[in-house]
Amino acid sequence: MLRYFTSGESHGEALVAFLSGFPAGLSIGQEFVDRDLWRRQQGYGRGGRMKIESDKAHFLSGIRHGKTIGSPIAVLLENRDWQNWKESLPVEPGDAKKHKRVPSPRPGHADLAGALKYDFTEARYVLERASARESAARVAIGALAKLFLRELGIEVLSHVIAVGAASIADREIAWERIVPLSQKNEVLLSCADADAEQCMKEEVDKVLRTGDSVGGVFEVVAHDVPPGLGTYAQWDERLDAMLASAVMSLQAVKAVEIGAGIHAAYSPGSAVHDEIGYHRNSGFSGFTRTHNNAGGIEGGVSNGQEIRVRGYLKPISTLRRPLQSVDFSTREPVKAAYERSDVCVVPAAGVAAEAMVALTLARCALDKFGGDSLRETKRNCTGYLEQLKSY
Ligand code: EPS
Repeated sequence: MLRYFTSGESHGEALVAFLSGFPAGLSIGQEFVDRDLWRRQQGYGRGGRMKIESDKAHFLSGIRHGKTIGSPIAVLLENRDWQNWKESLPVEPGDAKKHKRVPSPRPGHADLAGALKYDFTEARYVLERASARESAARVAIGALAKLFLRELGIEVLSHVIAVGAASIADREIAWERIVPLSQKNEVLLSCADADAEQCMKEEVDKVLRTGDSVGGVFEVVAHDVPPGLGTYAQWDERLDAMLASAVMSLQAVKAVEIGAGIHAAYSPGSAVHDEIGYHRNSGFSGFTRTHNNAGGIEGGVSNGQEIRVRGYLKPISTLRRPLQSVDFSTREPVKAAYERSDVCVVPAAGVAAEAMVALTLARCALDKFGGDSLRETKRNCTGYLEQLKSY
């Protein structure tokens, strides 16, 4: 079984991610992994931290001579900002006077719930782990999952469909328009529609002026996913449930939608369900669809259409013009603490969500096709694709 988890504090020495159950024999391109890490750092509305960090994957184990060897993979990402935090956030007891307290919890952040849960007198340790910095570690192993999926013919990318009130969420953007976004060397807001992207920039400019923050919606698209990943047989093996959980687990995501799920709830069945046709040489099995409102999943199983998952991001909870809060020590009303922060992270969250979708699909593909080596997995996958062709 493919398993993964991460470790690390936002201003600690490093982030670490672990990936276990990955087949042997997959070539790992360092450049590909680092490019995804770079993509996650981009976007208009990022804060000062991204000028400090330049994320690079340092593989510690599980890869030898450029290929996976079936052993657990550990990857380390250095936090360059650690140089500025060594004294205030040391591993050893250190000097209490240098400790940077977070004296009042920020509404919307994990600060208050975390401090209550772990019995901390303030929120420093909470935000250190709750921070979206952690998503960089997921992107590193997500890139490995993408390389694996590529071998099976599957690609995963994202684009932004809304920032604040600027939205193209009512339109389906074709895969061919999403691919070039990932190849850009200057990222604004990762929207395929240039005019809409300018409106999105204006939404960010507005909150930059007012000391506020802004959220939005990204969409992850998994292209050329064969029918048959996930199953309706058991509740926790449904692909839509797994994807929803994976994307919801990202910092600041408050809702997840598969296909046109939200609009569908307000529409009659005749306007929602994707009618079925047949064209001998089309797709994986010859069956065709008039549209893809299902987002590529029916009954918890991939149906051969593109998988489309949307993540709805609340606005960043650190505000330059802070909301009302309470001092942890005195319990007196005060403004919430402010620390350097981003004001918009929708494109970055999209890249992190690509990683989560890729890891989820890789897990499902390995469940379906098995294999300890890439050769074995690919052979099993090819056999299944032939079976679909002759269905
Ligand atoms: C974050 C606060 C900011 C963000 C950070 C998430 O960091 P800092 O407090 O160091 O300025 O930049 O995101 C990242 C570091 C990252 O790599 O995405 C928070 O409080 O969640």
